[in-house]
Parts: sequence; C-alpha cells; structure tokens
Amino acid sequence: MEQTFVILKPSCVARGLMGEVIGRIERRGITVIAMKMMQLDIEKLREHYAHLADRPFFPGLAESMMATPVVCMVLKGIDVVRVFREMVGSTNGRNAAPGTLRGDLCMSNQANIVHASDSIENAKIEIARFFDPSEICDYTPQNLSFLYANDELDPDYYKK
Ligand code: IDP
Ligand code: MG
Repeated sequence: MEQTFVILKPSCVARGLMGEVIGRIERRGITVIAMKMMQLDIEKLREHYAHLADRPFFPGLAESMMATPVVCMVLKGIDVVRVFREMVGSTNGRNAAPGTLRGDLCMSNQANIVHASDSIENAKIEIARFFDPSEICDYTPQNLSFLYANDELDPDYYKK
C-alpha cells in the first residue's frame, strides 16, 4: 500500500488547524502511520525545497516554515499520494477549490497550511529525509475491511 509525506506548516500549527486537518485525514479513511512535531532548520528546507531555492520568494518561504514547529506525518492508503494531493488542492489557497484543505482553510499562496508529496518517488525521498524507519508504525488498521473492498486490497497485505 502506498505512503505519502505531509507537513502541517506553521500556518496550520499557529492557527490551531492541526486537529481539523488530521480529522479530515482520518475521516477520509487514510491511516496515519507516523507523526512528530519538529523545528525545521534552513539546511532541511534547502533540501526539501531544492526545486525552489533559486526563486526570489525562497528566503521568505524558508522563514515562514521556521516560524513555529511543524508536524510531519506519513500517511498510508491505496493511491494515497494522488488522493491526498487532491484533498490538499492548488498551491495558492485563493485558487484552491472549495472542499479542499487549502480551499476551505487558507487564503495564501505561501502560508497554505500543508505540504504533500507530489509523486510516489518524491514521497519515498521525503519520508526518508524526515523520518528514521524506526519511527514509522506501519500497522494494519482493524477496520481495513470496511475501508476497502477485498478485491481492492493486495492479497499479500494480510500476510505481512
Ligand atoms: P505545492 O506545495 O502545492 O506542491 P510547490 O510549487 O511545490 O507547491 O511550492 C512549495 C511551496 O512554496 C508552496 O506550498 C508555497 O508554500 C510556496 N510557494 C510556491 N510558490 C510560491 C510563490 O509564488 N510565492 C510564495 N510562496 C510560494
Ligand atoms: Mg510541491
């Protein structure tokens, strides 16, 4: 089953939206298998936002990501990388569709409350960047047979 990496940004933590976002993740039927609060530093952000390091807004973005601790999470589910990106919505909160996290909960391009991996490959890299394997609790939720039909589940899943 697929895994994705999430950061609840300072704009989520400081505005008291952690519970709302985690609640929506749980209600969707996505499983949280790792979660920790941490203070990001500039080295980590240069790695994490390497694709944006040359952009004029990078210093402001990095500062905003260090303004408070953040919450890092690993989520698990079938197709969860794509499903969670769709839940998050467009980068700019003012353009994000209603019903998405950003479209319902923020008004900013930069302070857009959540980070989510944009591909399976990047999810693997980001999970390894922020979590030690020992911090990931890859358990099987007891309600799995109510989250998915049997024919959606990998037959080997139960053998793990
Ligand atoms: P994403 O978070 O939707 O994947 P990316 O393009 O990967 O968007 O950008 C990473 C983060 O950088 C965004 O979530 C946002 O916080 C910030 N960002 C992106 N573009 C801008 C911009 O034009 N101005 C300010 N901040 C930006
Ligand atoms: Mg991105």
